[in-house]
Amino acid sequence: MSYVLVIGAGGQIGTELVLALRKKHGKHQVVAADIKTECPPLLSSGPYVQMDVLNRDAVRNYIIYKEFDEIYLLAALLSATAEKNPDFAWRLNMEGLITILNLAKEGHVKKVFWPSSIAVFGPSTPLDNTPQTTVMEPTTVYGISKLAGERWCEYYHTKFGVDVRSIRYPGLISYKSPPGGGTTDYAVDIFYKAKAGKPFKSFLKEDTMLPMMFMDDAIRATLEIMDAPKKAIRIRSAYNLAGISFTPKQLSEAIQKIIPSFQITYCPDFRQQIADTWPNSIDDSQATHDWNWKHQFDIDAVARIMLKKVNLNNF
Ligand code: AKB
Repeated sequence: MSYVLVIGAGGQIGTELVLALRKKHGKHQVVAADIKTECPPLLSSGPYVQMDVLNRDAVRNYIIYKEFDEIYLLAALLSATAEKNPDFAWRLNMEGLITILNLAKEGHVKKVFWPSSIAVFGPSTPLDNTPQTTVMEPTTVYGISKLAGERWCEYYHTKFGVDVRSIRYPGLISYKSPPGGGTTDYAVDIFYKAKAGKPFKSFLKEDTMLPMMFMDDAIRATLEIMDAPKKAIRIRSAYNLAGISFTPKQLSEAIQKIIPSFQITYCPDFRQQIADTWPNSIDDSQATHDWNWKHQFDIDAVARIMLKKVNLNNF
């Protein structure tokens, strides 16, 4: 049983990760931390602490005092929001990581998880079945920060033996907690409109294919990579991770199998330029080889579950 801290616990991944970790380790073993002063209702089952990851001294004092076994650092600005506030995005996405890696180097935490993203790839990357190791020239602030973060993770592992593990998440589809500020958010928003019986205006073109994943798969991947034996983790930057790939049109067709009257229109905005630089699909054979990764949910299962579970009061 581990003592665990999740920073950025109020976000899309954090909320579900805290719930899964509390199920695994016990609710008092998993501390949720977020910038929000009030504990988000879904996290009220266990300990909560208000934390600004940019307040380095406060973060250091708290972690040194508590001596966690595992820290999951999820606080970040996503791709679309980061483009609007590049300086802050760079600071938030980088400084917190360095603070936590230094604490791990000093022996105050045993294992660190930090999320990377498909945003590390860019227009010069092969778009189909993107390999684990390939050209990476991201054009967004978010992508640049994720690529730099991957290099820092590998550096701290190689130089100081820090046990840090990471995944390049694709776009994540979830119903418990909404995404905020990403380019792949349309694939969640669409379900709220469909369930409300309203048409959906997609901010991406109908044929923009992106790698996506149902949140249950993403949480399982996170738990599995953290549970894998140290020597099995041969990549200390971040692992490619694949689920499903689809376009807005294909997702609307999956919804129409359940709600035949559902309508979609396309009105691309600045997020189209971001999406155009990201892969269509991902080769995750290295994750399969090293820690037995395999996704479970296909597009029809995702559509079925999302239409059943999204709560229109959250929109
Ligand atoms: C985003 O769209 O910014 C994120 C991501 C792919 O990392 N969902």
